[in-house]
Amino acid sequence: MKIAVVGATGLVGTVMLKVLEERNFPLTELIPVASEKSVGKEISFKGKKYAVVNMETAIAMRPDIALFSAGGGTSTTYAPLFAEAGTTVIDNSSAWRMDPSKKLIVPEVNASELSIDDKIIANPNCSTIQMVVALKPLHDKYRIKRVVVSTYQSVTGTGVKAVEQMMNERNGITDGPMAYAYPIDLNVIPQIDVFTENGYTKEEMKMILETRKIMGDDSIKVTATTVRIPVMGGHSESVNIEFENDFDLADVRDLLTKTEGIIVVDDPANLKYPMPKDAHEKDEVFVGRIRRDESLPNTLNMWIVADNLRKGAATNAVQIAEYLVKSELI
Ligand code: 2RA
Repeated sequence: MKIAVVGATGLVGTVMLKVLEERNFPLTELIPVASEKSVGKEISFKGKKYAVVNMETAIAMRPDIALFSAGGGTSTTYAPLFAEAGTTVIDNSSAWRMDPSKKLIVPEVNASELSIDDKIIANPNCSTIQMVVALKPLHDKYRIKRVVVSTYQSVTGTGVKAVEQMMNERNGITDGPMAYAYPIDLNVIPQIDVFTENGYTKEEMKMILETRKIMGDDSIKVTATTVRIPVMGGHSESVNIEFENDFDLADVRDLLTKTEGIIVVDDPANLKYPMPKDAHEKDEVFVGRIRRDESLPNTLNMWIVADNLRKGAATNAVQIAEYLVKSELI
């Protein structure tokens, strides 16, 4: 099994390599791919050195799967070229997510949609992934009418430059690179990505539109406010869910506890709840602060945390690849 990692020297690409290694993915050959300036750099993987190659070389090597995390423009140009060469592309950019001919996959939710004909598969936005993992079992049992989500997103979602800005500000360095229009340390910025005509940001519209596509139900109403906060480790989300049917809190906790990929941390009496510092470098989605919204019938509040570079990006992509191999769709 030949696996290409496109964007292998980037933040998510580096985590993809780490996850492939940790999960002992059954690959026989690794093809790290990056821009021309990185060609020739060496990547260590399972004790072996691999030289970074460019796109054209990687396509010619005809990998079975290509994990992409190289931006929407690169994916728009090169994913079809890999697919034409017979490679199955799993792309972490937003380029293909809302394309009606492409599947948008979170394995715990809708992997069964995948077929051998899917040659370009979209990996959802990190803040969407962690939310739908928790929504799916509840939707199946109680039918979701509406979701109101507010996010508290790590600077790692922006990239290396944002982490550098935060750490510089924390250390009193004021002339470093700026990833944001404003200081991020000791601050929060209620804007992730650009604003659209309806006053929402692209990040908020991703959560709204991607959730419905992954859940396969356009009747689900979603509204979102996405906020950048000066933390590492992962994204946090406050989620309010109105159901068609009533629920029993103990049943909700039991259902979430039994759901693959979820760890329930919900013991307020002992100050136990999910936090980014605990989710960091983990592959699960952590759910806590589970409680009834006493202002509305059939409505639940919960708090969802996950490592946005792992389950929110790299691990979800690798899990899609694992599903394709296990289901003989490759
Ligand atoms: C962010 N979800 O957190 C976006 C893209 N990674 O910035």
